[in-house]
Amino acid sequence: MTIGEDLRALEAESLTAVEGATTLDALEEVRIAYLGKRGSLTAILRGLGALSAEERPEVGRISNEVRRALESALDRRREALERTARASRIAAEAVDVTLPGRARPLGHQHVLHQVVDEIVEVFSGLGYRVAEGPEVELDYYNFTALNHPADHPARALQDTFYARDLSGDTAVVEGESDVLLRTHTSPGQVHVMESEKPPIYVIVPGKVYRRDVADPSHLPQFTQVEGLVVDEGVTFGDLKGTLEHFVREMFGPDRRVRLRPHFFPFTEPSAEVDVSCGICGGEGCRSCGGEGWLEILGCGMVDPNVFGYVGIDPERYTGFAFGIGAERIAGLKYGVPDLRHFIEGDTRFLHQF
Ligand code: 2NM
Repeated sequence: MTIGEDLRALEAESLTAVEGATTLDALEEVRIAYLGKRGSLTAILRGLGALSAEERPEVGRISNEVRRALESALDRRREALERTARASRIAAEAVDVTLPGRARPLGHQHVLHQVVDEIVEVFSGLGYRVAEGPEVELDYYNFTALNHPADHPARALQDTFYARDLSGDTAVVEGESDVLLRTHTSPGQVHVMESEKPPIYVIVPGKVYRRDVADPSHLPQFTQVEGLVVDEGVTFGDLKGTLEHFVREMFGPDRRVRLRPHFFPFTEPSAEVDVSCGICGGEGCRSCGGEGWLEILGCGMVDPNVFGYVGIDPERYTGFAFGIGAERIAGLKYGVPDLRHFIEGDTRFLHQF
């Protein structure tokens, strides 16, 4: 074989190798094998000097052609491989902006909170201000200042959660702990009366605690919304009118209101308030236990003794107060027969509201 034939054979072989390279690294190896310092084409080119003067131009021309052919084949192949690599990188990084987003479940306000807000809204419309007090209270604010005598049954260990000494293992002895979980939001109203002068128009919503076993109509923790008015010339008639307005706003204009005499330590006189049954309209049915009426709140005229504790002059001012159980109102409004549903957190129940 002549050198020219050798060169053509090498050209064919190297072009095949270029086409066979499937990665940029493999292609670089091909380049080094032919055009590198120790490459086979380089070796032939280096040997040109040994040729005769007649052979040299022809072989020089062929070897230049082969080198250029190989170099341009390498360039083309490199570009093609780079294009493929770029295309697959872009494909891997691609984001389909037309895909629908992942829907996150949207939370909503708890039904009890909705009802508390509705109650608060009615009294805000009458000019009442919202006040809140601590859930951990002193015996003085929860009972004493609210005219509960020292031996009042509500103070008993079995009715009230008292704080116990966490350092010891001795249980609280009755009358020894003066720190407790409030059993109503009334202590919040005592704080308001201590720190503000009449006229007072406040509504106090919040959680309260009683040592009851949960059953369909009792919860050990429930939600109260209490109201308090202290002003000159406030009468029982004002209380009645206020509560009638509340009931109609809350349950609709057709409902009737009834007051029954009752006893509370902090009010005198006191009453329990019933609303006519929304199912039978007062005739008596299964839903109201045949009574025609449903109890919804307690109320009364603030006892002058309470004013004495907080330093309000009972000769100048009178006041009324009322306490509403939010769970009870929510149960009546939505026909929920078991108040435990409101605190269990079962989303199948809660999503209905
Ligand atoms: C009720 C019923 C009757 C009441 C009384 C007071 C205060 F602080 F003025 F003495 N606050 N709330 C009250 C009165 C609460 O709940 C059934």
